[in-house]
Amino acid sequence: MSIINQNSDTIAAIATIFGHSSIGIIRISGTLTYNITKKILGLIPKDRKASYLPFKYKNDIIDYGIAILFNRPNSFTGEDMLELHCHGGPIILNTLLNYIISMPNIRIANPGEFSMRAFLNKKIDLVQAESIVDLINSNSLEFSKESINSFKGNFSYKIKNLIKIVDNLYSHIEAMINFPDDQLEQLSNDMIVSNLNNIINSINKLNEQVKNNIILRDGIKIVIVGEPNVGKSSLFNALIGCNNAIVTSFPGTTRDVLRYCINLDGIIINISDTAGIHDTNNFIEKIGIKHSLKEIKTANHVLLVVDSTNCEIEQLDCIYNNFIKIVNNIPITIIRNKADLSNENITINKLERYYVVTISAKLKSGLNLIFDHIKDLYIKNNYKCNTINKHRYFNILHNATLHLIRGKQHHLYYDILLEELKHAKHYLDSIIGNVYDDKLLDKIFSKFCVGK
Ligand SMILES: Nc1nc2c(ncn2[C@@H]2O[C@H](COP(=O)(O)OP(=O)(O)OP(=O)(O)O)[C@@H](O)[C@H]2O)c(=O)[nH]1
Ligand SMILES: [Mg+2]
Repeated sequence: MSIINQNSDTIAAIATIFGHSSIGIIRISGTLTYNITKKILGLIPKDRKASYLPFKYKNDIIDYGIAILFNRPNSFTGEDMLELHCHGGPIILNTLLNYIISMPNIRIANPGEFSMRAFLNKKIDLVQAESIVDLINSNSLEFSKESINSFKGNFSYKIKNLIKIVDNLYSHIEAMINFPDDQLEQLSNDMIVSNLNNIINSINKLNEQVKNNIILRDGIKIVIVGEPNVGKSSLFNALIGCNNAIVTSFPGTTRDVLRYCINLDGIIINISDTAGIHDTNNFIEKIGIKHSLKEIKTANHVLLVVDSTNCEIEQLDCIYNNFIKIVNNIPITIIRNKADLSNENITINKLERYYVVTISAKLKSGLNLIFDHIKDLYIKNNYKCNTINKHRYFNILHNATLHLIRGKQHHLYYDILLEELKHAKHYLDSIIGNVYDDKLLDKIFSKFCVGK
């Protein structure tokens, strides 16, 4: 049964980690909170005041601790809530919890159920709820700061603003259709298109921020690809700073995907070395190439290595064109390796559609150019962006944009335009949870810990 259908129950859970510790907290939320409070404390403490009291288990005192009662609606969940701060022994906590749930119509909370009630009671929106999980799971101070910003509502504010703008445009066009004779300001076709463009640009900017924050949380995945023997594994070893990959002069040395993680100015960079991609009848190499292609699919960036001793500059466009299809438009930087043999300068050049970095993996020359290039592309300026990182948001914002673009294409047909605006608004609404379905809530809140 969906957790949403059990909303009238009073719930209780241990909110602190299991084990022996100095303090352990039990949380209770729901209409029967007062009954539980009276049973455990023998009185109703003042609202939102910490009271040091004996905690009763049947007729015994099981502990002395701090109790805080939060009267609805001024609580995290919006319901009556009680927090019992006990000594952190599992026996004390479990005995009290079992005692509480032995009372009628009270049960153990599901994971995330307190937060879900906070959402359903409109204390927080969906973005804020999700930022709680991020905050708890954060592995870096930067990401914690982003999560707390989001919890404060920064990202939600931007979405709400966009919803308002889409809504206003919708109402205006609708009024123009329904009340053509009114004194209403008539939006020209150009004005409609310009409005739509502004909204699309704002969404694109927001999506850039979301993308950057995904990087802040998950890091950047860089996959090294190229033909056999061009020096992919040598580059991999040079970038990670140790000889993890086997390097030989035999083409087809690497078959498995090798992965290593480095830290570049606080951002995690996941680097993969792959088998050389070429036409081969060798059964094992073929499997390796299949793995290479699979690895590319999840990359943020591809380093396409070529051997500068046998690849003319004029050939690069053709090589790029072939590979960009294979990597499905993931950004490519071409690495011209073995500059020590071709006697080329260690440089980085920007061509029309891609960068070319000339290096020697063997001499470890030019590695700083690659690192700076990655930093320029993914880290600088974008590092702090006051939003939260969610693939969910990314996909929804993308879908909203598709509808707005379609609206723009059909802006002369108001009925189609209105329909597209309605879809776009629906997507934006679903980010903050103005619209939702049980499945989505189950999916989001089941990731929470019990007691949160
Ligand atoms: N002189 C010179 N030799 C290099 C350089 N980079 C790699 N090599 C040599 O080129 C050969 C192939 O290098 P690898 O790093 O194994 O090449 P790979 O692309 O991983 O090859 P496969 O795994 O077979 O696809 C080795 O003999 C390396 O020592 C370089 O910058 N300069
Ligand atoms: Mg190799």
